[in-house]
Amino acid sequence: MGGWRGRVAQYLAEKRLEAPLHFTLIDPDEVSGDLDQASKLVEPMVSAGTDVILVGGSIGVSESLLDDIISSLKRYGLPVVLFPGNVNGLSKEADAVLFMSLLNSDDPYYIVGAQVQGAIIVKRYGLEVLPTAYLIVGYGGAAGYIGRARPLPLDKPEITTAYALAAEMLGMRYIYLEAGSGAPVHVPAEIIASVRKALSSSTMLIVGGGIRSPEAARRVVEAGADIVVTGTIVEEDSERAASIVKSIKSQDRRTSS
Ligand code: 1GP
Repeated sequence: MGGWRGRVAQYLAEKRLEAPLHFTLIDPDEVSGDLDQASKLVEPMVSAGTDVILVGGSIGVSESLLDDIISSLKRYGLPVVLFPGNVNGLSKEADAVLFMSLLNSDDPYYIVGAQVQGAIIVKRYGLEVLPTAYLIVGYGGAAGYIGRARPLPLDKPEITTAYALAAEMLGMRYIYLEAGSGAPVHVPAEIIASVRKALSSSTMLIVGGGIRSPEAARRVVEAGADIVVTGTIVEEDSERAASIVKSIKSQDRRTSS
């Protein structure tokens, strides 16, 4: 649990020097607002060495529900970071927010409209902002459907890479490649590697969606992910989810420049 001293961006950068990172995703809708259930899911992940508790989802999220869940999860001593699907995904209880733009949405609302609505709330709450490009690849799941994404093609790494590069040039410090929660396949290694190669080493590459085994997590990290997000497996099989964290943490420290 060590290392958390109040600035999430710095915490992430420092921890990344030690090993790739793991984020545990809690979807408030999936736990139906049940605080005990949320704790039951998080506890084994904290013991296994997860780095951040990420809270959010595409549907069924309200601010009061988030406030309750986040307040209760803060006792684990890890940063709690918001993963908002919309303006209702903000909470003053969180430590930071992935302030995301769904760049491959066909609807300007998900690219900048929701952000215009949310910015003033984020400022009022004093939330630390982690400027993030959210790119939906392949299947897309609920996030892709709700966000009106035109999913990036699995067999054309150069298109996702061009989006990631544009995001970095626009000043975004985190690039989140999302296959969609419960995706049948995770983001392909070829896409991750191509994106990683194009980005500067200080830009954090987050990969999530469909990662359900230590082997899959290893592939994703070997391809160049800095941060692996898992949600569904945390809900379905805590032992397996913990083994994913251990597999990520056993990877070599970053060697790229
Ligand atoms: C979804 O990337 C996350 O937004 C996690 O996906 O539920 O498939 O682990 P899973």
